[in-house]
Amino acid sequence: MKTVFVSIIIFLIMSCKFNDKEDRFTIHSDKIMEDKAFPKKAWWKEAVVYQIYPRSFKDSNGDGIGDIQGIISKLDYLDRLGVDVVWLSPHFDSPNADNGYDIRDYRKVMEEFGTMADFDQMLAGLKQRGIKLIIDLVVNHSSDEHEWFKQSMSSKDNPYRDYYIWKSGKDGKEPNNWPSFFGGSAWEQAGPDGEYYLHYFAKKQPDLNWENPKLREEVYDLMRFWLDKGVDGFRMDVIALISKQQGFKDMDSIGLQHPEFTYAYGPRLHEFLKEMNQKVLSNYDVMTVGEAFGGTPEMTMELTDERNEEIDLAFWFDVARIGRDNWYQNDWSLTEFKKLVKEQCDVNYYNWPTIFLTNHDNPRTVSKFGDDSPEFREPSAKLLAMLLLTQRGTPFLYQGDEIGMTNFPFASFDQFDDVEIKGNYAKVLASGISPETYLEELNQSGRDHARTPMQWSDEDQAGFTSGDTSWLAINPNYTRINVKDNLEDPNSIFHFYRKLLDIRQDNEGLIYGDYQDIAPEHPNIFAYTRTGAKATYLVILNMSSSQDALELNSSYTDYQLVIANQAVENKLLNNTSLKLGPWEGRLYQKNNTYHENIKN
Ligand code: TEU
Ligand code: CA
Repeated sequence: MKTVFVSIIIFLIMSCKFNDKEDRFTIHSDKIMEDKAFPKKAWWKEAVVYQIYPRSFKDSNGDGIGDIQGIISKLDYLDRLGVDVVWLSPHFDSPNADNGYDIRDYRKVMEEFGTMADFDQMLAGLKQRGIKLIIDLVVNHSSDEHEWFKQSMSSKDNPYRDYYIWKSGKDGKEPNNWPSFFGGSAWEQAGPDGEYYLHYFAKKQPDLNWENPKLREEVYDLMRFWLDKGVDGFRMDVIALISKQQGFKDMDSIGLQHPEFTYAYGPRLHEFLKEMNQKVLSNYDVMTVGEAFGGTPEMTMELTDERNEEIDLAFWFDVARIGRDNWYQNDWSLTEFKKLVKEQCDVNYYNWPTIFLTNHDNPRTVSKFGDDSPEFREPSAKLLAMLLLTQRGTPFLYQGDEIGMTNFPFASFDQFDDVEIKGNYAKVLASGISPETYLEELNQSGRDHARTPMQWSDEDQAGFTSGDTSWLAINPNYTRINVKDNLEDPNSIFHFYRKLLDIRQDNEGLIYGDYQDIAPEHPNIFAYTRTGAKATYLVILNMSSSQDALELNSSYTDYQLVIANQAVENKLLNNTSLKLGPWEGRLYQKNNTYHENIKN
C-alpha cells in the first residue's frame, strides 16, 4: 500500500515537471490554470518605445550632426506623440567608426553630442514628462581607441591583455577563417607581439573578452554608473555574441555564409547574463532588451524566460528582416509574415515579445512593408502603425516612422556612409555581383535609409540643422514629408499614431490580450483578434495596393469601429463580407465596452 502511495506521488511530481517543460515551448494560452490566463503585468510590457538615433534626430548648433540639445528641443514633440520610453542609440565618446557603436569611453558623452550636463538635462526633461530612458549598452566590443585596448595591445604582459581576445597566427596567417560582419577577416594583427585580436565587426571594434571576470566587473560598474544617474534600462547591442566558442575552429562553407550562428549563443552566455542580472539589474527597476540575432526562437526565449532571471525582452529579427539574406532582399509573402508574427506572439507565459518593423540597421518601415509611392504612402504608413500598436508585445517605433519617412534614393556608392556597406563592397564585387545589382539591393536593404536626418520642416535642410550641410544627405522628399506639415494636418500620420498610442494605453486588452490570427491563409489581408478580460478587438488590415475582400464568420458581427485609416461608412460591423480598399485598415471592438473617448 505504502509503495503504491509513494509511486503515485512520484508519478504526480514527474508529470508536473513534464508539464512545466511542455509549457516552456508551447503557447502562453495555457488557460487551465486561472492565474496564467493573462500575463503578469509590468510597466515595460505596457510601454511603447521610441528609438532615437541621436546623430540624425536634431542638430542644435549648425554643425550638421544631431545632438543632445537637439533632442531636448524636441521633448515636447515626443510628449505630444505619447511614447512612454525613449531608447537612445549610443551617446558615448566614440571615434565613430560605426556611429557610436564603437565606444572609446563608456562614462563620457560623445563630444559632438554635447556634455554630461546636457545628458542630465535631457534625462530630467524626459522624466518631467513621464518618459523613461533606456540607453544602448555596447559591450560585445569597444573601440580600439578605448584605454583598455591601448593597454591590451601594448604588450602580452599588460594587465589589460585579457580584456580582449588575442591569438597567435597559424602558418603566418590569421588564427582561423572567421569572417567579420563588416568584410574581411575577424582577426587583425596588432601590437609588438605579432598576435591577432578578434573583431566580429569592424577592425576598430575589438571584441571584449567576457571570459575574464575583471572585464565583467568593469561592465557591471559602468552599468551601475548610468543606472545610478537614473536611466531606466538598456538596449543591449548584439548581446547574444558575448560568449565565444572557445575552440576557435574554422567554419565550413555553410558556416561562412551565416557566421552569426557560430558567434551567437556561446557556451557561457546564460551564465554571464545571470551574473549581470544578479549583480546589477536585480537591484534596479529597469527594463532590458537584448539584440538577439543568430539563434532559434527557443534559444531566444531562454534569454527572456523570467524564471531564468537574465533579460526582459529580446529583438527577434525574423519579422523585420523577412526575405533578407545578408544584403539581398528576396520576395516574401504576407502568409509567411503572419507565421513569423504568430511565432513571436506565441511565446510561453514566462516570456513577453517585442514588435518592431525597423531600426537604425534596416530600411524604412513604409518602404519595406508598405507602399511608399505618393498614392499609398500615407494609408500604408497608417496601416503599419495599426499593425505595430495592436500587437501582443512591447512595440518599438523608430524615429521618422511617425511621419512616414521613406527610403533614400541612393544613386551611387559615394552617397553611403555605412561601415558595413563600405567594408563588404570588395567582397561582394569579388563574388561576381555587379555594382549595379549591389546598389539596387542596397536601395532596399541598406542601413543608411534609416539614418538620413529627421525631416522636421520644409525649410532648407529639412529643419534638421541650421548649417548648410548635414552629416548624411537629407531625403529630397522633405518638402512633402515633414513634421511641421504632419502637426498641422489633423489627418496626418503623426496624429494617427498619437491616437493609436492613446487607444493602446487606454485598452488593456490591446496590451495583454490573447492574439489570434483569424485568416492566416489570406494572401493580402492580415486579420486578427486580441482578446482581453473586458473586450475583444478585431484588427483588419489590407496589406496590398489593390482592393480585396474578407469573409468573416458570424461571430464577428456587432463589433464597433474604434479607429480606421480611411473613412468607414458603417461604424457597426454587421456584415460578414468585408470589402477593403488598398491599404485600408480598421480596428473594431466588441460592442459593449467600445472606446468612446478618443482624445483629439
Ligand atoms: O547590429 C548588429 C546586427 O545584427 C546587424 O544589424 C549588423 O549590423 C549587420 O546586419 C550584420 O550583417 C548592432 C547595431 O545595431 C549596429 O548598428 C552595429 O553596427 C553593430 O551591432 C555593431 O555594434
Ligand atoms: Ca550638432
